[in-house]
Amino acid sequence: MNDHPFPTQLIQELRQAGHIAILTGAGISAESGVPTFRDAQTGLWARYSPEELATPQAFRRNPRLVWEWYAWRRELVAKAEPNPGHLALAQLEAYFTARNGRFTLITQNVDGLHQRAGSQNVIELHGNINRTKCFEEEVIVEAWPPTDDVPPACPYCGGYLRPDVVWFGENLPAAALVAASTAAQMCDVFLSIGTSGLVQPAASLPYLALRHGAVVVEINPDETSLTAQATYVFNGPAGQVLPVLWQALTLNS
Ligand code: BV8
Repeated sequence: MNDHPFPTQLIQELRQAGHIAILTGAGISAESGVPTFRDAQTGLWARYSPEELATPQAFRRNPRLVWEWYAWRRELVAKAEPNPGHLALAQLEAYFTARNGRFTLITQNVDGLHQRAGSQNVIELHGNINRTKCFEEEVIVEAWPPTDDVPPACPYCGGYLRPDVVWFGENLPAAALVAASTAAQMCDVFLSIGTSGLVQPAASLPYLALRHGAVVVEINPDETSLTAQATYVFNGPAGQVLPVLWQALTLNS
């Protein structure tokens, strides 16, 4: 009798996998206190939806509002800590790479918590809120003179600075999308964790994995459009399910 909830077959498939791919969404950071996109916006931001603020049009219309929204989120993320779900994924990466397996972590999140948890090979499909770039030239800007201007000006061209994240209507970084799509096609097991699967093209990755014969595992307290097609579904919070999966995988191995 297993003292964990995972089917023996899944544990075997994970142990025998040559390539594991993982897609995470905002749900894996929920237990770190970072609100998901489905959560209602709080306080000052309650009257806006992320889709309204996370666009180039919103920035052109009101650069101060959008910059301040990201400044508020940056502060919130800086105070957040990686949770046991993030830490378990970093342990899983070390476990598989130590056995010469391939482990690809693809995230839709922009909070950088996977890296802070120790994950080494992270594909950021939607950028990173802690990086800043020039709105005009798209170059990353690491420092700029102190200023009261909001948003601050690019020290090179004088245009506005903006967060280095992918807004709705903007293309994803080509290299990241190619790497993520390749991993989805090549992997033996694909885990979709903490994502509602509503935002494209990220949401297509689990189906790409299914079409290429991968075992697909969904970890989410709620049902999503993937649930009916996933090979295994675990309806629970990532911060609880992943540490138990890690223990089950490494038990007697
Ligand atoms: C693109 C960065 C080509 C910014 C994000 C019209 C015009 C233009 C484009 C479109 C259009 N119509 C559709 C599109 C495509 C559009 C899109 O998909 N729109 C949706 C709304 C329909 N996509 C794009 O625009 C993409 N680019 O297509 O380029 C193009 C170019 C021009 C014109 C056409 C096409 C760019 C998309 C990237 C947007 N940027 N983030 C920022 O963060 O501010 S997306 C952002 O939202 C996140 O990064 C994330 O990807 C997404 C939220 O999704 P989730 O991560 O899944 O989070 P969510 O809150 O939804 O769900 C959380 C889940 O966790 C829930 O299921 C919950 O149950 C679960 N959960 C909760 N607690 C836990 C948990 N799970 C586990 N454990 C827990 N404890």
